[in-house]
Amino acid sequence: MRLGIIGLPNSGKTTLFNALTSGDYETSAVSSGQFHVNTSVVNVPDERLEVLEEMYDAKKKVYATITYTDIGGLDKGIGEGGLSGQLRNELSQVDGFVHVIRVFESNTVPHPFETIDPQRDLETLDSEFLLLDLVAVENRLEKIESELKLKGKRADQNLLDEQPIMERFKAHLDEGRPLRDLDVPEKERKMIGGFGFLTLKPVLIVLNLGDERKSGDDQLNYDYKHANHIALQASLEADLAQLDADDATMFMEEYGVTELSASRVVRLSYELVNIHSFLTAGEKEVRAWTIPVGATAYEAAGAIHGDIQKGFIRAEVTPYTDLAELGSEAAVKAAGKMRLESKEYVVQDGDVIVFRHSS
Ligand SMILES: Nc1nc2c(ncn2[C@@H]2O[C@H](COP(=O)(O)OP(=O)(O)O)[C@@H](O)[C@H]2O)c(=O)[nH]1
Ligand SMILES: [Mg+2]
Repeated sequence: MRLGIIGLPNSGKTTLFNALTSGDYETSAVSSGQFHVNTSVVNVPDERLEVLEEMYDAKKKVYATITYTDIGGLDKGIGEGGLSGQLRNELSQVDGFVHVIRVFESNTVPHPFETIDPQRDLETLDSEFLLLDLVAVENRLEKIESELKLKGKRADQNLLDEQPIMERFKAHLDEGRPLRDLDVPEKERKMIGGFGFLTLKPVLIVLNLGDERKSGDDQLNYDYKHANHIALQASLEADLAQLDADDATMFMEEYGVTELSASRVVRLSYELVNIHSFLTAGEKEVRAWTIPVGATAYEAAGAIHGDIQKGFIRAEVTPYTDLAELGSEAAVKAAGKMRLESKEYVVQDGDVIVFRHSS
């Protein structure tokens, strides 16, 4: 899963990217306006792995990961429908967005529209994306219609299936609403996946607060589905991300912080794109595996290895909470808390699974 960090120039995209990835990319008050991307893979914080590591005395701990891409060059033609094809292409390929909105005031960092106005900034980029989607939908509808005129009932079935979806999308976009607010069934999502509609992608809005937090700072009007928001101080978080683990713990204790905002962003991004983790545990390693919410045991087996899926016999499943409470696999078995599940079982977040398979 990959999320693209978007936002107006000087909103703090690269600063947030550094905070999330412990990166050290140059941030600058002067935007180059050049198209460029930085990409980095980040571990998804998961305390359960730490507990399991100790329980199994495991040699290795492997976290689920999520990838972030800092997408530079968004400033060109923003609000004028002027996004370059290359940029649009990059944007269409991510699974979701982290949209950075500037709240911080600064005399040294110019704002492209001069004043600080989070709601305006949010809507500027959002309507830009909306417009791009609308153009794509209208083009497609035109193509479908001309194909229908030409071939009538012999037209490609895919096009016939697509037509009502595109019409629904158009009506929705015409109302100025992002596609993410629609309920689009999985089957339809697959059919239109190739279009990479920008407003269909889930979004986590990050309000980049200034050095001090004022009440009302995190007030935004964006009441759509598949959207979430969080407020943080990106430059502070970026500084903290440069500390080694001991210093970071010390800082957090001193200030009574239980979780860094950057970690929360990573966790929220993970939830945002509708994925979750099942776990495997043994002496060799404890590990979190990423699967889509709703995936079956059979699909989960495939996430580990094709052979395990092919030879699937059954899954031995223990909810993490039971394992943590009872303290060991043996205790779980003795208490009858380990279940045998078949291929069709829908895996739950935190299931600790042993797959039995023929080889
Ligand atoms: N005062 C202040 N400056 C910030 C904050 N976040 C970012 N900046 C500065 O704003 C400028 C632009 O940040 P950058 O992350 O490069 O923005 P981008 O253009 O969205 O990638 C840099 O000079 C940052 O140091 C903040 O919370 N407070
Ligand atoms: Mg940048």
